[in-house]
Amino acid sequence: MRNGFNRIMLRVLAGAGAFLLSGCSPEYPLSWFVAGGDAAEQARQLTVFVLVLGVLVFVGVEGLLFYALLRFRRPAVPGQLPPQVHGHRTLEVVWTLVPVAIVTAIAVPTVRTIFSLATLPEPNPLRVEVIGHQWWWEFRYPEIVPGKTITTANELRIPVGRTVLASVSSADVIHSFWVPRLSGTIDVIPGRQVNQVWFNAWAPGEYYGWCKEYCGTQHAQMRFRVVAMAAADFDRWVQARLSPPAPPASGPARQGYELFGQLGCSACHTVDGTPYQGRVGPNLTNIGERATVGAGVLPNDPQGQGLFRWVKNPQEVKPGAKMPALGLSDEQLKAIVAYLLSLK
Ligand code: HEC
Ligand SMILES: [Cu+2]
Repeated sequence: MRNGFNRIMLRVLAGAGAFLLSGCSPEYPLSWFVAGGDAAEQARQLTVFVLVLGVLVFVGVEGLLFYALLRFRRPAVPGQLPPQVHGHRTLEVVWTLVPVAIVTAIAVPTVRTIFSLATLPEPNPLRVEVIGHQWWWEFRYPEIVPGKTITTANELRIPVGRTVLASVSSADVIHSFWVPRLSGTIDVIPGRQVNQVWFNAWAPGEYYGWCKEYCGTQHAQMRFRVVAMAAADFDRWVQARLSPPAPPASGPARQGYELFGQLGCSACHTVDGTPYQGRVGPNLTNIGERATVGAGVLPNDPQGQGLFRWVKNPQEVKPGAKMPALGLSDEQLKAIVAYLLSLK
């Protein structure tokens, strides 16, 4: 009976342990333990240092506690108190100085890291404007080419190795910008303030970001990706964005292009190089090359199933999203999706 119970408990514990350990994979894309750039590395070093120190203090304090519990659990002479240490000068000095030393050990590297993260490591960074919206991200490059702003959404492309200086602001409520593997978090505050944060990426790849301040129903689906590219690839991408292709001339994509205006998508969305200049929703000029639809809520597969589901009824995919279901027929949807997929 008792043995059976123990065996069950053992299995439950083993299962729970395996489950917890599965969270420790170094591949986990949102883990700050695996820094991908200088800013994240500074934060990682500081955090690991404080973590290790915390563990040492914990072990030391608990060790003393258990030592005292065992050593003094019974008085030598029954009924007699153990030696009293009230006013013991050496002890008082030691237990004042040890915490002072610990706090100093934490404060010095912390202050150093704070100042270091507040200093731009490169005089001429790539400036980007980050605008938080309920529940998606807008990214603008105001000065790659003077007088021409490149705008995109939910996917921030950056060149590897270059320092990026993000100026963050909000179109509505408070959000927070965080790419755990690249940057610290920075509050995105509407109305009164533009906050700034810098980061870089050591290697090409996709780095996941998330809104980190509760901002309404779909806060959990306010995701984005930072796509770090080799400098030459980034330049090519910029050039492509500066000269968007002409609207499709024929076929379903052409139909979709026309429907985009007739159905009113253009009231909210911009497609560069067309008369469609709505500013309510994400810029769709390169929606065909984005990895996701709806700020990370669906994959943007090459067959267009994600786009189909989204445009058919965004409210089913992301309830509360600020895009209405427009009641399109399947025919219309197919044309629209063909057009959207052509935008890259
Ligand atoms: C009332 C404004 C409005 C209208 C009209 C509208 N949209 Fe949207 N759209 C939005 C908003 C806001 C979002 C962002 C929603 C979110 O992710 O929370 C969005 C998101 C999208 C996305 C996903 C973009 C991305 O980066 O993932 C696509 C694609 C899209 N809309 C296509 C369309 C099409 C096609 C139409 C016309 C049939 C349309 N929209 C009509 C406001 C609108
Ligand atoms: Cu949020």
